[in-house]
Order: sequence, then structure tokens, then C-alpha cells
Amino acid sequence: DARKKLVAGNWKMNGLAASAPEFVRIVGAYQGAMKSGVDLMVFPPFTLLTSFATATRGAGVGVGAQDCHAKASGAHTGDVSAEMIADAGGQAVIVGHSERRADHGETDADVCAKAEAARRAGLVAVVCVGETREQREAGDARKVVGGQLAGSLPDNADADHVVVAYEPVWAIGTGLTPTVDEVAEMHGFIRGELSNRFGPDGAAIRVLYGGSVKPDNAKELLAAADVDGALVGGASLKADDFLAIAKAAI
Ligand code: G2H
Repeated sequence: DARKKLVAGNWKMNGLAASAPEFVRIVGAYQGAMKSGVDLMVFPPFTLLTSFATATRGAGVGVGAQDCHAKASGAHTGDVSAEMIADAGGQAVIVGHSERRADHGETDADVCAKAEAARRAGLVAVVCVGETREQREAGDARKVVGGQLAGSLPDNADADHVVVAYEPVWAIGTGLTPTVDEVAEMHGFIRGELSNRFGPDGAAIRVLYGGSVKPDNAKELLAAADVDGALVGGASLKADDFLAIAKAAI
């Protein structure tokens, strides 16, 4: 159903083949107890995509990659296309994570092209936005996030092809989180921007919160107004923590 909560694990540059049993445990627990209450996705590094996709076949847990190139193929050494991700069994791809915006200079236009590539390949794009600490302290958080949404989302964005993740940069991997009121305020703003631009299609797009989501803060963050799930980094690496967060979404 539209805006059923989604809990997504972003493994970032973590995980070796030995991580597979932990992941299989997540899949088993999901099938056994949670399937109807929450959607689950995991975004391992490219190297584990095929094995994770194989492990989830028919299980209802989505698997995706953490980035893609905008083109389908070509002379782009080291890059991976959305088509390749789909071919490897992925259903989704994260685009525009702040670590890629910062480390690789990705612009809103780059992110938009990647989101379009995802759709072309039949993948859901998880489009990340979020302000830095300096931007928030200057009172510019809404302006920054609004600009990122305007530039990073393709004109044909809808709930079947796009998920938005609001990740304040200052909350990522720091253990700091915005207050529940601050989260609700920004998610309400994002919801309004999506509805204004895309109408009913935009109203159905899920907006996840990301940034230091842990088992002990998941319940209140996931209960905040207009929060449709979580994008979880560090805490998604341990099956027990990730499962606790997923249960908190139900
Ligand atoms: C934010 C988040 C997942 P963490 O980047 O994308 O990471 O939960 O480690 O802050």
C-alpha cells in the first residue's frame, strides 16, 4: 500500500562475503514475523549485490545498490550502471547520498540524471537530501532541502519509482539526531514540496528519515509526523539492531 513504512539499510563501504549469514538471518526474521507490517530493503556494496539478491529471491526483502552511473553502458572505468544493478538482481539504488555529494562532487543535476537512469532500468531511486550543520545554523535548512528536491527529482517522479530520504548531514554517523519536532517540521515541508510539484503522485512518495537511527531512538523518529520509514547506516550492519529498528516501524 502507499506509504507503508520502509526501513532500508545502507551498508556503505562495509561487508565481506562473511556478512551473508547475518543478512540471511534478517531475511528469515522478516519473512517470519514482519512482512505485512513493514517493507525492508538492504543496500550492500556492489560486491555483495548478487549474493544478497540470490538470498532474498522470493522473500520480499528488497536489495539495491548505493550509487549508479547515469549512462547504461560505455567507457566509464569503475562505474556501474542502473541496468547492471537490475541485471544483478537489484530493485533499487540510492542516489545523491551526502557522502557522494561531498566525496565525489555530485550535483543535483547529476543526482537527477541518476534517478532517471534508475527508472529507465526499472529500479526505485532512493534520492537523498539534507542540509549541513552550517546551513541549519544559518537558518537555511528549508531553502537547501527545497533546492535539492527541485534539482534532484525528475519531473516524472512518483511513488512507484522514487523514495526520498531526508538525511541532515550533521546527523550522519555522529550519534546526533534532530528532535522529533525538527524531523516532523522538515518532513512536513518536504511533503508539501512533493505535493505542490507532483500532485497526488507526490503525496504518495515515501519520505524516509536518515542519520544516526538506532534501536533506542527508532520508535520516536518513526512515529514523527510525515516520516514514512528510515534509512539506517551503521545500525543496519548488525542484524539484531536492524531488526529492532524494523520492528519499531510496525
Ligand atoms: C545516514 C545513515 C544511512 P548512519 O547516511 O544512510 O547513516 O545511520 O550511520 O548515520
